[in-house]
Amino acid sequence: MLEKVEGVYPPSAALQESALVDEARYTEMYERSIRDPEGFWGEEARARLDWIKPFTKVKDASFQPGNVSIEWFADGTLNVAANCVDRHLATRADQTAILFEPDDPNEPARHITYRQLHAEVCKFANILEDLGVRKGDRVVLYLPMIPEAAYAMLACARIGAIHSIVFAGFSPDALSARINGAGAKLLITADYAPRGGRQTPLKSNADAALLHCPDDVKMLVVRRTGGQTTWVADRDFDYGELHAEAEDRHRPAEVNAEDPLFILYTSGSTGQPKGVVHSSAGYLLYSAMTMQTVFDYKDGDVFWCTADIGWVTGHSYIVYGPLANGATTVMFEGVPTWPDASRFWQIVEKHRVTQFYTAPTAIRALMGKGPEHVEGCDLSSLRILGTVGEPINPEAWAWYSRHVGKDRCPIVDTWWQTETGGHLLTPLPGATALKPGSATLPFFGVEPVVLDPHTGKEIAETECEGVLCIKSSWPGQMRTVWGDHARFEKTYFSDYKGYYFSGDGCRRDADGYYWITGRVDDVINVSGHRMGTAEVESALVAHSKVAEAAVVGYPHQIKGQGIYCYVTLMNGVEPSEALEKELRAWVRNEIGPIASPDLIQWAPGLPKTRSGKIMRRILRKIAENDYGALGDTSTLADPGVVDDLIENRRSG
Ligand code: 6R9
Repeated sequence: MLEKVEGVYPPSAALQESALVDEARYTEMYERSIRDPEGFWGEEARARLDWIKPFTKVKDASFQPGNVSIEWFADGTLNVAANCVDRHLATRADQTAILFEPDDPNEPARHITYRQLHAEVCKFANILEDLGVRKGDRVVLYLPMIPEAAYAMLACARIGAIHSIVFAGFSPDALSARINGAGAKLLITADYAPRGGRQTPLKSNADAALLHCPDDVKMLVVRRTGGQTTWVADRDFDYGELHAEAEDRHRPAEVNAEDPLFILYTSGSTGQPKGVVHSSAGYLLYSAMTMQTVFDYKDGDVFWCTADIGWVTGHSYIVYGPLANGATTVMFEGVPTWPDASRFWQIVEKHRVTQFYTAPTAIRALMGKGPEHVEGCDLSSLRILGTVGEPINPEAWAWYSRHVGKDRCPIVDTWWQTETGGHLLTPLPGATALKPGSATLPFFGVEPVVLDPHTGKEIAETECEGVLCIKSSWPGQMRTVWGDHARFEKTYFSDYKGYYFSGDGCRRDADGYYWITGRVDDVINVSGHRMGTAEVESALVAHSKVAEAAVVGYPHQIKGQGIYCYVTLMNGVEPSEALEKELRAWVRNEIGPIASPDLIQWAPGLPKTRSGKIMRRILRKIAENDYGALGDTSTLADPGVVDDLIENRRSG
């Protein structure tokens, strides 16, 4: 049982006893990892990964602006797919590697063993090579949550190609921008993506995207539903046909530790999403080690991370982390609320899931549907619960702990980012006393610091608040922004020199626990998805009736943050409900449904400084309904604008 002692939940005696890492071991290992990172990570990398050529150098990293360079195990070589698949064949060929649960609960689940996974990945690798994909080439994946997505990722890794996954909810425009950004040769998609009983026409979206890409980009199509599609001869290839002919053996390529494993586009505070580049060895080591220790994963467990592979959480904790550990990982195609709000719990019961990892937004949504959906299911298999994506509010924590964990399972609140590859701040279930809402303490090798946002200096006091930075490199850290190293340096290493800047604010309490307070830049967190307000703004101003737009986040019951848009229309255009609908549809179409505006306010003018800069701080306060705290408005060019905005504020 979880017991509350002086406001915290210490690990139960049973867990301290049985867990891979207890408190004494955490302290000892953490200290060693900071004192002797070379020794610590060198040992972990030898123990956890199979190398083709062993490394002799462990760490070579500089955070100095103008010279930012991050390398781990740089002279070693390995193959990531061989580490995730081949090496398990000797001991666990018949164990389930991927447990696929389809969208439709009446369609049977599929258990893919490591032996089958090996054959599938080899076939896929041969197909890729036949289509002309070579080491270092980029391949974009735009796929449903189906096993073929994992095969495709691992097949790329097997031949040393770099994958870039685009979330299947993104629009054709977002897709083409990412294909072109990465200079991809091949797009892998499916006919349709079934989700929540509906079907997204991926192939036709992909067709639309390729209109804006170079002619030589090919398309490989997995038939998920068998639904109708149009076909372009010599450009489109049918996966099923090629699969029938493909050899199920393939020799994995020898890949350098620092060769990129994947690119993943993510939102930043300005303009276009950036292509986060992850390495092969450092990333794999870090995702594998965090997966095992943070979730206390043991042989025989069934691990389920509910993320989509289109996000980093799916990369690290559905595919790479679990498979590197020889785990059984659940892959769920559907949504938590279809056919009804008990779907997650039905799946936990059906597959005897032992670790369950989801986002606070999903918990809040299910909480709203009432506990009866949970109560009917047998959740006794669960041992560890986890959350990721945003801070968890106390009500959601209490509900999750009581109704899902039956006050038996620790909840690991894991703070990390696309850029970090794996968890940076997180409890370890057998070692860390929990405080609801806190991501607690650093993982091994991670040196968090809190900086004063004004002076940029480290705050020495334990209890403090400021911006969260990391002082030294860890193996899972991103290496660069694809094609734009200068942007990498500027975004993460220039505001606070010598540190990695996370973009998050945080508080540190008297026990040294970290509490994330949210982004300090123009990134908002909508249902656990990162969204640059600048992206939504540029979509809005691309509409012919919009003169200007400013977008901010505001507190939203279920989504955490909602998207609040201030829109100034072109001269002579009248605001209307119809236009509001049109703009909403427009943004969905430009970016995808996740970027759909929640509230649109017609703004005759926006608050600006005399030099013409939009004062977002004020817009944020208005959207948050917090006028008392508007702060200094003396630099406004036209203070009257603010009164009008306050008067006509929208709420939802
Ligand atoms: C893994 C992932 C990263 C941003 C991050 C922060 C927020 C993530 C959190 C959390 C509080 C947690 N975030 N986990 N905030 N507590 N446990 O979500 O990556 O999509 O790149 O988002 O999400 O603001 O900076 P990504």
